[in-house]
Amino acid sequence: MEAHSGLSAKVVEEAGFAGIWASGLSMSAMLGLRDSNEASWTQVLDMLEYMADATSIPILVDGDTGYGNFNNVRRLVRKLGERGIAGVCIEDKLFPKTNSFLGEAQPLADIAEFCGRIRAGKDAQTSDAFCLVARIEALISGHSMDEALRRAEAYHAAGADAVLIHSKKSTATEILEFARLWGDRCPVVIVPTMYYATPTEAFRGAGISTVIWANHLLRASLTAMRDAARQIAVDQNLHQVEGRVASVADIFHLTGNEELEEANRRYLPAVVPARAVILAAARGDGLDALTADRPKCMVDVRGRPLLQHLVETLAGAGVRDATVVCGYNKDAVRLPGIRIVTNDDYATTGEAASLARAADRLLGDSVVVYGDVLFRRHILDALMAADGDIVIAVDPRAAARPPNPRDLVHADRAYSALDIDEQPVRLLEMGAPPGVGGEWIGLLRATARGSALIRDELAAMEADGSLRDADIPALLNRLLARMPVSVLYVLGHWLDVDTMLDLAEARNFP
Ligand code: SPV
Ligand code: MG
Repeated sequence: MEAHSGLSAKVVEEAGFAGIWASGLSMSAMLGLRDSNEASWTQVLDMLEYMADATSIPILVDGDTGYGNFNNVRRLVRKLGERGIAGVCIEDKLFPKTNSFLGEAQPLADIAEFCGRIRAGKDAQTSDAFCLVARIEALISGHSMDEALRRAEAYHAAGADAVLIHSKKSTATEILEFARLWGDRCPVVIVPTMYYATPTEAFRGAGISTVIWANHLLRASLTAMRDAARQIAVDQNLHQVEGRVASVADIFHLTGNEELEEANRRYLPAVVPARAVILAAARGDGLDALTADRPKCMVDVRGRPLLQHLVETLAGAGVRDATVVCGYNKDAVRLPGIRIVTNDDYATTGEAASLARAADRLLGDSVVVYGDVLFRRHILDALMAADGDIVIAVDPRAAARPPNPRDLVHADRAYSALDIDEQPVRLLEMGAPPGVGGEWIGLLRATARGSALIRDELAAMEADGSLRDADIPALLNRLLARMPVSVLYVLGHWLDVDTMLDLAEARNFP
């Protein structure tokens, strides 16, 4: 069956044919060219390479007249061999060729000269399995059956593996006659484009080796393309056409996208999307009236729970996998798209114990955040981009209300608006008296390595009994002994909802 591109070659294989005819007419037409050697032979070679790469069945190439004399044929055959092409058919006419169905009495090649092309082609083949088919144009050019047989005999003797006897008659009479007279001296190939009405059984009965359906995928696609183009041009929309054309999914499948997905998994480094752990187990003091039936993270802020604002900010920065550690009134924590783990000992344990409940979520890039913090997305964007295996967001300004002492940060460098130093600011100690540094806003980010160290440290704290009472600043102080922790200074645009006053501010938070 004819093919003229990688895609059409796939269609031929998919339909179950044993081989592909790389038609000169179709490949030329595919390029918008005439079947008159207007495409160079290397341009044809490029098309063949796509077809061979796309399929696993043998391809017999229409080599026209061989693109010149014996020298061109042997170079062609070598190059076809390099591309895994199974065989070539050359016809006994002159370069540049003309399609057999155009005009009458096209001149034929000299028999001896054409035999030289055949011998050179066979001598140049790089695989024993390569087939050279000699195409006899005698009948089409108005010569006798005797001339056709004389040529077949000479081409066979020159080493052709098969002969293609071509005819443009509307019946198969002369083809069947040739097959009868030729017998089984070598395989006979035919192209019943003009005598299409003859049943294939007649060819089988005559011992024909191979039938080439020479141009029918090109013609089928031309009809289908015209149909779709005209319909869309008239309708100015796709309603009629959609459903009548192959789906995009079909193209993805035919071009092997599943294999690429599989290869991506095999060869690309596994990227674990950043995950967040939100610590929201404690009731917290200061908002008693609002937290009788729900934890602080579910208190309403402008029509939505505080937690929802937080989850949406995380998602906006690409952190879509959020795990919330709940404890107090855990059943009140309902939000689509979040994962919930519980710390049922929330009343007698601290934040580190809550974080430990979600330790298995600390893989790849992680964000750890208190469930009562609101911040603008740019803070998280900057935190995600900052250098360091663990980075904490710190506000250097004096807060309007006294900060919780445990959140005070002592850093190795003060915030400076003029700081263009590439060196990250380092955390020296959490909970230290005010000095150089600021207030931790309750948000940190860890890389895969940082996450692994946090998991290790939580396990060590569990083992030595310190996990139960520890808060996150205490965990950070322990981590400092093993690795540097970086500080990212942020100026405002965050809020920690501890009191009714904070809540009022949160309701005004942009
Ligand atoms: C082709 O398909 O290009 C052929 C067959 O050579 S035919 O067009 O019948 O000559
Ligand atoms: Mg051709």
